[in-house]
Amino acid sequence: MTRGKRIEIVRDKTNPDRLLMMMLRAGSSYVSGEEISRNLGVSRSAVWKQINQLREMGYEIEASTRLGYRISKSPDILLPEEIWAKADLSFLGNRIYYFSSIDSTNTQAKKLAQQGAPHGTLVIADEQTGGKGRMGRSWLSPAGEGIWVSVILKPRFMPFDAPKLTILTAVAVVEAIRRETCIPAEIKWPNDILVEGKKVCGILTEMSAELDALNFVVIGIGINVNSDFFPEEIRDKAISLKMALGETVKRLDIMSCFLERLEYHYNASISQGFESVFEKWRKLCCNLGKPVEIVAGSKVITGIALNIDAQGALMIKKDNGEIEKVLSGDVSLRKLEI
Ligand code: BT5
Repeated sequence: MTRGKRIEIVRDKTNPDRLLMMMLRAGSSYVSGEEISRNLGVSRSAVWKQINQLREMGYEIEASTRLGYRISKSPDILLPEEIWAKADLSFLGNRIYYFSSIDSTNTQAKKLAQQGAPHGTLVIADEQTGGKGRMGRSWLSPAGEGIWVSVILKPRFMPFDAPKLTILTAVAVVEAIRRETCIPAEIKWPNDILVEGKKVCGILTEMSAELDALNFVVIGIGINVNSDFFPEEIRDKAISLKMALGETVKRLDIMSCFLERLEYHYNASISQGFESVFEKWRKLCCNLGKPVEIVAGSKVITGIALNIDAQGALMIKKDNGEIEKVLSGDVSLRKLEI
């Protein structure tokens, strides 16, 4: 992809970039200049200009005077049109904000949600300069190497139900990784996705709520896709899909499948309850039945992770035999013996 060109786009599915949409829908076939100019209602020279704008974004476009234009190579950038052309979605991503670079998609998504962005809005960045983890930690998000996305949801939930969405999201991420790459990714409660025991994805769920009503939830997902290495501080605990697979993975494939799985589980959970996604989670989780040590504020809980309850809280059988439940909010799992 062409680096350095700053892109900030907001687009609704009903009003896409029509040229890009036409070209993507045509796949490897040519679209004639005349057809484009007729569809867009612009002159042939205006079409040429727009084609060049796509080239500047990294698209390789073949031009033939007889046949027209076709995309010969896509830059694997997560533009709204790429997602709409590939993923089969009903409400998720009906509005998409795309940034080539931003501090944090979660921070931006919270601002947009406060300003009224609709349920299902996505905020996507190619690079985050201040990516956030939980409890003030940071999330490394270099340009072009991963999927850095936040989803705005406005369910009619009580605030204490919000952690269920982290669980649902973790299942969707693991399903997308497994389906698209066959890598046996696993979930580590509460918010990590592991490959070969190392973190390939983290989830940061934030919400705005009154005492008895949820205004919105922002779920931030960071997936390391094509990183070749990590800095010293996280080298022994971070991994990318490319490192695990030994080859480059198309971000768009992972993103599209993830969004489809997320929408599917969300719709199913809202209409039939969360039990079926929880059941999937239990099968994909690597903590259950294993010893854990959890730091929740000033408290340290040690024991065996038994299960998650109907709220999404982890049930731990402590060393003294008592069962303690911990919600995913401000906790960190200090030790995990697999
Ligand atoms: C998380 O926090 O795992 C949540 C990460 C959420 C990131 C997404 S990206 C899109 C959205 N916008 C944001 O600003 N954030 C979300 P936590 O469990 O606190 O883990 C953070 C810790 O993981 C750090 O302290 C590092 O040790 C490690 N880490 C940082 N960057 C990493 C990376 N790229 N891959 C693996 N580990 C990383």
